[in-house]
Amino acid sequence: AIIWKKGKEQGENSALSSSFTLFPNIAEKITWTEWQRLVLSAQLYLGKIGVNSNSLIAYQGTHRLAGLLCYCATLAMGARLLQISPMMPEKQVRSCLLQNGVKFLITDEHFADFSQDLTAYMLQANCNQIACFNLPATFTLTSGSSGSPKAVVHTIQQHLDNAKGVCELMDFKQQHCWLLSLPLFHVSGQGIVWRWLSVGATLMALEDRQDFWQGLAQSSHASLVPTQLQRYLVQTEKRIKKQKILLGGAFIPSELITQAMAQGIETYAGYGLTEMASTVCAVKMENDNVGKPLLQREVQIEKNEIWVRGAGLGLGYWLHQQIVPFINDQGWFATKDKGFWNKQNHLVVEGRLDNMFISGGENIQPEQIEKILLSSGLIEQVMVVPISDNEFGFRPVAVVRFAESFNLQAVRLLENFAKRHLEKFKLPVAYVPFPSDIQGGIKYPRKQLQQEIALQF
Ligand code: 4YB
Repeated sequence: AIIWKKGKEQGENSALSSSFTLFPNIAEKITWTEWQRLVLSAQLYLGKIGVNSNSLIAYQGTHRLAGLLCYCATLAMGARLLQISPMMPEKQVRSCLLQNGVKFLITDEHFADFSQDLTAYMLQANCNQIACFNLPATFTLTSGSSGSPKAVVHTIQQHLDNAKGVCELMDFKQQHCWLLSLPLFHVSGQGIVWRWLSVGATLMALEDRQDFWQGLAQSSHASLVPTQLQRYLVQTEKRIKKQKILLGGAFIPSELITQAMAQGIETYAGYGLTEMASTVCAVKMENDNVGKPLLQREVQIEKNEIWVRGAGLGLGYWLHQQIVPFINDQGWFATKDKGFWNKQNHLVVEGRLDNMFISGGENIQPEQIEKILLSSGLIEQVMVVPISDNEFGFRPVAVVRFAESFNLQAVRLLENFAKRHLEKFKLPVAYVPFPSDIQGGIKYPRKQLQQEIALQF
């Protein structure tokens, strides 16, 4: 059921501080029986510390197995779980807990305690599985474009509905193995869990981040954001044949898909969002679109905006401790993403409508400039942000990461490329490196970057 790759030196290389070791006696291959025993034990443990089926609890940690166990146990109890990024600062965590009415914060340390005496819990392991598939179960924070993160509420059934279409498209079956390559506090990580559970396949979980590329090389399936795939392609690990990689979360450079294809990797370009419990559309080996809606999802374009509904659509946002539906009067979730259907009737995502800005009367969609700059092959990452300008209102600045170092010569090359491929009003007025103090994570925080860059001008 699970391949659990322990860190090499327990405690030393692990993502955790070395003051405690979690699950010291757990084998590398965790069978379903063993997993069930662990989930039951965790349920009992949570019960003992006061969690019940009415509880909304939070988990913040870095340990993949503890996180997964907490996820499965909470849901099996019929309780509800909100997961918090380990990078969220303490002060923000406190306000997030307060805002969402969360009483318990579970951390990895709880599992250090728990793992000391599994058998004691096992002896009482007769607690009933009361999870109902149609009750609020997961609370997934989504940052949206502005303000504090909102939690999106999903039932187990909605996650399972979403999983079905992806398993079908990527032929994910019991004999396959999906790497838990993205964190569970993000919907993309949860998507992996529901595909694993719904077909009874193998999940590969790694304790040590340093084993990532090796773990990936041994998995038949994985979900990656484009920058991860970019890094994977230069690794020298021996890979298993016919790997299938689901990409998403951001614009997928077409060169990346071509390069992966050349190395025998099957890519699936996906488009998904938290509100839909991950993937909505995906397509195999195409590099300029994200295909058609998967099983039981629907997509509609309304005045250039992508609207979605169907399998995976959540119950609503958790606001003031109530579920507030996010569908519009017509029953769709309006994504604020700009898109269109291409000639093959496949969806093309052009960027977020709320990222658009006006420069000298012309509309600028920063993602469109980013796409062109990326196609130069000169850079690893780019984000175009507006800076205010007396004459033009706003003008574009490109924040770039070169494969090598950021220097004048590299900037000149990129600038020349831009001049040949972009209309004049879209040409960045400056090229600056990414600030070192902003944490990337899965989504690079565009608004925060914009504020920081504004200070430089
Ligand atoms: C895009 C985009 C695209 C999203 N082009 N903008 O299981 C998966 O589907 C998966 C696999 C690998 C990596 C990520 C995933 C996801 O789930 C991604 C889901 C996600 O990013 N959710 S989010 O709520 O954090 O952000 C959603 C937004 O991300 C969308 O509204 C788009 O703006 C953007 N996005 N896929 C361009 N292919």
